[in-house]
Amino acid sequence: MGYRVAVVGATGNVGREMMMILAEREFPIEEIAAVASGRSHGSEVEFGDTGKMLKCKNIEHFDWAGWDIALFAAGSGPAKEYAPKAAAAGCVVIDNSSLYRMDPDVPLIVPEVNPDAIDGYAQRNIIANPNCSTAQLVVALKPLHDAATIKRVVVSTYQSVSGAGKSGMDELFEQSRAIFVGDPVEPSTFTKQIAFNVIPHIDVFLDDGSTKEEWKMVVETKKILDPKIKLNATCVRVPVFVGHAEAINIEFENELSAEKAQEILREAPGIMLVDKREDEGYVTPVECAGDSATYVSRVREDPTVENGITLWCVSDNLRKGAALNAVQIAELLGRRHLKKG
Ligand code: 11C
Repeated sequence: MGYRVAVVGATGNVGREMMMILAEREFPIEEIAAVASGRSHGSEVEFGDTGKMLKCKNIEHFDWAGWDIALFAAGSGPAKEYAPKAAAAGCVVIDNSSLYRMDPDVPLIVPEVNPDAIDGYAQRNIIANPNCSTAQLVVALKPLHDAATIKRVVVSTYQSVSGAGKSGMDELFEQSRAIFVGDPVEPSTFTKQIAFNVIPHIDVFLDDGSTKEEWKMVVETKKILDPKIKLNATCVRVPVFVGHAEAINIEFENELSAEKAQEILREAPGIMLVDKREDEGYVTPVECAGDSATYVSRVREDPTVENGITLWCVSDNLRKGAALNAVQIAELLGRRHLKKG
């Protein structure tokens, strides 16, 4: 006996990855639906690598009744219009957009960090999935916070173009090709040339000079991990296809040596510590793409503050940063609330 699961936005980067991960983790499925906008109606997506092809159903006419879980990866617009309809029909929505994340009646979940918050899901029948850059950050921070209480975090991100969807990946590819053959480069998804460049601007600017991507890292970390943590972020787009990297500087209330931090991270759920002071002793986005772990490397003490640690953290933004986390939420929901069989 399994669940009736709809993947909404099934043709996009994250939707396809959700299909892949549901199949890979053998999520108990009775029926799976690929749901997409009218533009994708009739197109087919594969259910993971199973060879099973699913014809996309048009979201405008989809009947949510009888579906247990909907994984939404369609952006804020469709989430606004259709998530409440699905939820009202009794289908629990796990939404990857930013729309509901800060709603006090919507749990924002990273299963390794705040699984108990899921118990509030029934208030709206909606659960939010965090921003990709927040998800990997809180996975790395949580065990260290438990050990020594984090006071302040300064994080700089190096975010891959897949965070901006398929158009971002196409733009990096096209611009790289154009530069090689001497064609003109026209930014479109990104604000400036992304090939052979880095751009310190993700999402819109806010009044205080930060960007919305940076703001999301602050408020989501507080909601998921601890409202007392102070955080300052600089989010940067880099010419990498998949995998977000983060340089994280952490200040603690209590003493924590680099050796102890490594020991803690080695045992922490969701983390792979790869930390040797040699050429192969750290992980980069290219190696983490397609993988489920949040990798931590280059753990070292920061002697410029009383109790400081600096580390490097890399994860596949389409997996832990989006699709994998959503499927893990569905698994948690199944274990705790929607038991079947
Ligand atoms: C990026 N982090 O890399 C963004 C993508 O709030 O879910 C995800 C945006 C979000 O561009």
